[in-house]
Amino acid sequence: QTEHFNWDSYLRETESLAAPSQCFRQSKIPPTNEFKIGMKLEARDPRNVTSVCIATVIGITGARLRLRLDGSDNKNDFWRLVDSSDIQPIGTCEKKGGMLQPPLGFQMNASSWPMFLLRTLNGAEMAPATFFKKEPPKPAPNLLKIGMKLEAIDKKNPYLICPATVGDVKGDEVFITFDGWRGAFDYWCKYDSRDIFPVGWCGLTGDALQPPGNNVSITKSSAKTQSSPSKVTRRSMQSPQKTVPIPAQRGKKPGRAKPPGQTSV
Ligand code: MLZ
Repeated sequence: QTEHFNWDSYLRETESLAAPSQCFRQSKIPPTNEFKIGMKLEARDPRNVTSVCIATVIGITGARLRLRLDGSDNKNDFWRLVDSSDIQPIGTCEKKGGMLQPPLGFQMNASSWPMFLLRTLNGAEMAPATFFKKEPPKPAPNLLKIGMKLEAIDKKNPYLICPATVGDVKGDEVFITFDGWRGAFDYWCKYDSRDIFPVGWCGLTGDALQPPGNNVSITKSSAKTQSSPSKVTRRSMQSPQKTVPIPAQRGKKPGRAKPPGQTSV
């Protein structure tokens, strides 16, 4: 369980190193999240990135916002950091000479968009400009190396941030492997992706870091009594692709267990 996952012990037991924070396009001190549920803002439509739409904050998690595009359904929520360049205060689009667009899958007739927009913004609580933080610069060059540990967003379940390992590096691309999940959630991304974080990020933001898939729970005390994990254990922790996840509390089939109350994407 989340509270029992301890990076220090885990790094020791897996004899691995955390990727240094300079590797990431994240601020050293996570930005403060001042947003409140219900506030509206402008956001790039993740499914149609040329469109800027109206979004409502429907959840707050660490330095991220759970967003839903106004006029869209509740099946396409997405998460953005408060210092993401994908979000901006209401009015920004117009100031730049742009037009707010209906989201992909706008639930009403397209002709009703102008009126819908007017009604949506009328009396809405708009997130103040000071809540939006400046996106950190790209670190150059790619300093991530195979084997380094990090925290990464599970793109199939983007509300989750999980312990991960750099599985491969090819130029600016890094292969993110999720510890204990046999490759099902792994992905390639740019080293400057906003979806990857240094070890300790969740601890700083108050986000719940998911435990590794096989639920190896190594607490300080067990680390003391057991100076070195068995070959098998260590191997399983180092090679997530080879492990059989035992998501005990999450039940059901290995690798497909659903946390209660959440749907997998
Ligand atoms: N609902 C998902 C959660 C798995 C999360 C894995 N993260 C790397 C499942 O059990 O399939």
